[in-house]
Amino acid sequence: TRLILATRNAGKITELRAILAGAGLAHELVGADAYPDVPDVKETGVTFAENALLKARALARATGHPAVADDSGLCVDVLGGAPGIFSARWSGRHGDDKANLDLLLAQLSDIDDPHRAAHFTCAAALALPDGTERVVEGRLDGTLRRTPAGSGGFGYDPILQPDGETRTCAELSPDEKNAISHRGKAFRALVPAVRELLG
Ligand code: ITT
Repeated sequence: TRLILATRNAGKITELRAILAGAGLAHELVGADAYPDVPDVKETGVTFAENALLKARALARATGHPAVADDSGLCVDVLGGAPGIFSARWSGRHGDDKANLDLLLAQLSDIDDPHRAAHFTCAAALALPDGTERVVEGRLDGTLRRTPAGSGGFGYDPILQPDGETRTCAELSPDEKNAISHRGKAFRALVPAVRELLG
């Protein structure tokens, strides 16, 4: 069966292919870029789960194939959970990882916060053309570095050091990151539903 990956974020697609293959899924995985005529859905939800469902539902309806979507972000304790669902456009430039990361570091440099605690959250949603839906979440707790380190991954990976690690997410190998990440946890938790509903 074809399974649509309802995202245009290249970093997510790379990780999702590895995570889902590692979980033994043998479906044909096709990114949203294969459907250029399907417009991007407006992410009007107020939670990661709502936005993940909006994205999965839109692609499943438009393509007639089951779709999974990822809505994710970095939640900083001292900022009350921001950037959160606005992580991809924190600087005002959607998908500009460097601008988003630089702005966040500048904001944090003005705040006295010895803990610098933060976590990544990922909501993984599955939607079928018949309206059946599932959504699960995963998170990765850590602390924020003052200076970025590493060149792997994407987004805020160079500043998030997972608890129990001495390296940032961007210094982990792809397999190491996927084993502990919010995305790895959420999508591995979604796989039983994919199997149950798609076979
Ligand atoms: P799609 O909606 O097409 O999936 P997007 O990038 O707009 O792509 P989101 O709204 O879910 O997706 O935003 C996710 C942002 O959160 C992403 O751009 C990063 O800035 C951040 N993020 C999520 N997961 C991350 C990870 O594993 N490592 C670093 N940053 C991450």
